[in-house]
Amino acid sequence: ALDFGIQKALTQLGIKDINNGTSTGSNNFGSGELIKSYSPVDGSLIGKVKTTSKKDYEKTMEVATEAFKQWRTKPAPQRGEVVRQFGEKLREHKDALGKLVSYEMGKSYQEGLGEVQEMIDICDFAVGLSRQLHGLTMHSERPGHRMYEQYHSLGVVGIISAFNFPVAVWAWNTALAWICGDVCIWKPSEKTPLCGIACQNIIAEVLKENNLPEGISCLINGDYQVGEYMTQDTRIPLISATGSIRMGKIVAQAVAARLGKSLLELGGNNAIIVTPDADIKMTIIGAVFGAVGTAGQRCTSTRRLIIHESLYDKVKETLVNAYKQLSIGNPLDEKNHMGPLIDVQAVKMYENALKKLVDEGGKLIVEGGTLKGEGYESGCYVKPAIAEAKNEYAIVQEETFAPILYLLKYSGDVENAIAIQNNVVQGLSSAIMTNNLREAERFLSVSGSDCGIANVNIGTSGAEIGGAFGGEKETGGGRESGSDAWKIYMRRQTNTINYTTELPLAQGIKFNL
Ligand code: UN1
Repeated sequence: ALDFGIQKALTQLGIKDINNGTSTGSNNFGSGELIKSYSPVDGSLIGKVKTTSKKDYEKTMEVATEAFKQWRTKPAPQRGEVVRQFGEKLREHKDALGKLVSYEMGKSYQEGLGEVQEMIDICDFAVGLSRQLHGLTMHSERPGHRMYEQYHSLGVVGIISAFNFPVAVWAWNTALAWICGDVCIWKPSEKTPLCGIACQNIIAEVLKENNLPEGISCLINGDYQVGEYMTQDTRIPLISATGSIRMGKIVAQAVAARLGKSLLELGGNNAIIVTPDADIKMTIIGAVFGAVGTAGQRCTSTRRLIIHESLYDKVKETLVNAYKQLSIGNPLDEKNHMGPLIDVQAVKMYENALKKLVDEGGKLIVEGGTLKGEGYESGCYVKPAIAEAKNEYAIVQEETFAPILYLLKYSGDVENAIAIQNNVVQGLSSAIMTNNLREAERFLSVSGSDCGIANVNIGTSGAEIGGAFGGEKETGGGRESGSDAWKIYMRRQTNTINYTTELPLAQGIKFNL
């Protein structure tokens, strides 16, 4: 059996009772059925995790609500101190957690470590932010009056996250929510439940060391039904959900029906525009990492290359050659560039996408296919594919969570490339490769890219936590992580104070008694 230090990592992360159903901390009320977590790396059963029944959920909500009453009164910089300690613990456990991410989800160990690094980065960001939850002061139109706004803690925040970033997406939400004085209930993907347990164990330890209730961080497990407990629960003012557009529409409607707030991070259909002034070497690195990194399962993965006809053949040939160097296999082995897809259903979706593409007239120039034989026994390993296609193909319009890269040709002006890039329902990430200032600025202008992220001379994936992360159109419009994304985790209050002995009315209204 393959080890690569997995057993040691599980022990270090406090994952116990793996055969009978592991759970975590004092507030994991898991009496439901067990979920089995299989590794896509070698197909073996890593462990079983207890799921949350409706009754368990009610208990979770009780401890979360109780914890909120206490946590919201702690000064924000002191909440920041707790998040600082959480970041320290993550540094200690970076290798072990990165390894578990790699083994349970299938991304390369390097990318697993990168994901934990994003968690550490957002903790650092949140610590500084805990002293900067500023509101404005305004000038009142009435004499002897002061007007200002303040941000208060919101309450219990529900987090629903996907398998592809099984730990980082939780941290982007929770680190900010915590310094804002909120408590969180997290439902990780049922495909990566052990990553959830590991994270909860780490934060539970920090909370315990600080004599704080574990209800500040709660974990629930299960499928979409467990998610529904939260989306329909009026006691949860904000639901942050990451996943497919299909899922996002269901969540958004359920939350909107009770006039709650939702923060949605849904699908992307990200493109890189390659203009005649592009640096080819940089383009290839950006495109290959963007397309095959995380086996094409990032919401920021590069799915389309929109290449000017003048260098189309050159880019195509260089790409095909670059793909020949890629090695696919066990992601814990650092010599491999690409690991498996998450499960065999994902492999089926990948195969169907290739079939649809060919049916629509697309031409595969790097074949793809599912890998068999030694080292590929899990059935989850596929070869990355490149196809010449047209933007209007139905399959190109969709986000297939797999390493399939579509080459699209444009001619004439950069405006034509921008039109192709924008002509999809998703609006997450986009990039242009060019050394031409005019092209770059047009791409970034109001009539340029319509995405939440637009990059020049870097690829579509690998966003840093300092910027607000998210996208427009069917990507859902939410923003997480940096900039002022914290505001959604708080409620804003406008206050007007009269320090005179008169009561003048606004807008000059006279009301004589
Ligand atoms: C995701 O795929 O859900 O920009 C998030 C990136 C990462 C985050 C991706 N920082 O690729």
